[in-house]
Amino acid sequence: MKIMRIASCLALAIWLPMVAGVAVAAEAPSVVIVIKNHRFVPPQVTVPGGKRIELIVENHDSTPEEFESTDLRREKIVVGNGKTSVWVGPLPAGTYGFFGDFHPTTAQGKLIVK
Ligand SMILES: [Cu+2]
Repeated sequence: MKIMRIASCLALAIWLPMVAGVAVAAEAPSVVIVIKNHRFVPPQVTVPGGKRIELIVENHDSTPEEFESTDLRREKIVVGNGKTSVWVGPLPAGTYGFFGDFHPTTAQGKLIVK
């Protein structure tokens, strides 16, 4: 039974850092912003201030889009039917605009930090 004990000990050694990793990842709030018909859905997202935030931008259109924000100083291409992560913050409370640089007349959004 000594071998069994070593095996379960090893399993725990591998398992524990994995659980810790998940906990760390879960601490960073994330929000999904969908691009559909060259618009952001929802057009407004609210996130907490003073934290790193992961904006998960999912492009449900078949054409590429560029997630862009002058306020947030971010610019990132999202391929058609693809997704990307844009990390922002920690941010002070306020309203930060973003837009789709390839369809700026329709793709407009706001990040509200509270
Ligand atoms: Cu651009």
